[in-house]
Amino acid sequence: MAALGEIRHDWRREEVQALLEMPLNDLLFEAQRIHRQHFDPNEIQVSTLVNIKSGGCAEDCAYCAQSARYNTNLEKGKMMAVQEVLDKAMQAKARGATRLCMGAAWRSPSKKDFPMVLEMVKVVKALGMETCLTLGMLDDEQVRQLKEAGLDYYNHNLDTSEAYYPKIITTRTYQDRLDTIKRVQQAGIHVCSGGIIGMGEGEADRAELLRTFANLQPHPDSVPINLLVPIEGTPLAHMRDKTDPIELVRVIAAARIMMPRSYVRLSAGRLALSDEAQALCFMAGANSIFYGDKLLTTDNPDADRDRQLFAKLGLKMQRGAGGRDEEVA
Ligand code: SAM
Ligand code: DTB
Ligand code: SF4
Repeated sequence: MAALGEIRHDWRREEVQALLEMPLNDLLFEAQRIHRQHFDPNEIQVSTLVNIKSGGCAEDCAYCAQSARYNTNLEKGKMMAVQEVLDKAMQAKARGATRLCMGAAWRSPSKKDFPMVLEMVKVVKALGMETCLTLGMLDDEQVRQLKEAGLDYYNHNLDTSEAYYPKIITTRTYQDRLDTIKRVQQAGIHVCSGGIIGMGEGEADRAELLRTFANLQPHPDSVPINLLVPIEGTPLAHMRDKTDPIELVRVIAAARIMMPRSYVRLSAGRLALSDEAQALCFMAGANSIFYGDKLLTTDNPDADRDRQLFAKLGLKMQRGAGGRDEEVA
């Protein structure tokens, strides 16, 4: 294996599998060593999620509470008003979040709704927060307008390996997803792209997902690693407690080693993790989280709980770009 810590885009699956299978102490040591070359090891970036359009989605993603195809007891909501998004952004900012990530249960944004989304980006930016959107697939004109509105990040996940993907989603292809990621990258918007573990995939699928990201040029700026939150009514409802948290730690460490300069986000699923398991994820190189008591439709640890965890671990929340770090007491 080549020396770990180089910025590379030529990873082979066997190399990634070898990383995932390393003795845990060696893997954590390498991940932490590389992490320290690029980041303050005691600093965590925090973003707050807002679901600007909930439920009723036409896609069939097998994990998702918001697909109209499954009976998940989630009502289809109307699009949130710009003022409500602004209120949520102000609350999030007051609690210390530096980025607002706005999600919509769409395959792709419609002509009718898009101007409102642009307005949301502008008002949140005017507060001095970073903006992130996740709206499904985008075309060239949409990415151009988002860049013009000042969007900082676009989240579009690959979710799993190309081989396992058809078992999870049939209504759009892996290539569709890669095309949107490329458009976003070419427009000069930061890419946030990651996946989910715990959907029944094997180690080879995890290795392939990581390999696909690491072989993108440049690497995604942010890589969210979600632990499946099993949702009643979806085809993956039975996957509860099927994943050992140590496997999540291994995936995070491999992501850190393969994409040394990217933020690796410990994303959905934290309520199922002990403080100790989360601490191992941070040691493995995770350096961002979703902060606030809700993800999109499911619960997340509340902000007070996270501040206690940060205090216990001596972590500080990152302030906005160029700002001062805040010690969390
Ligand atoms: N509709 C848009 C899309 O699919 O791109 C944006 C929102 S979608 C909910 C964003 C991501 O959240 C998904 O790609 C998936 O990785 C993650 N996600 C959704 N439901 C999840 C669950 N139950 N457990 C873990 N991650 C989940
Ligand atoms: C990401 O990778 N995870 C977030 C965000 N990007 C949009 C979403 C997690 C959703 C968890 C399930 C829910 O709350 O419905
Ligand atoms: Fe729709 Fe996104 Fe959920 Fe898939 S993940 S069903 S595209 S909201």
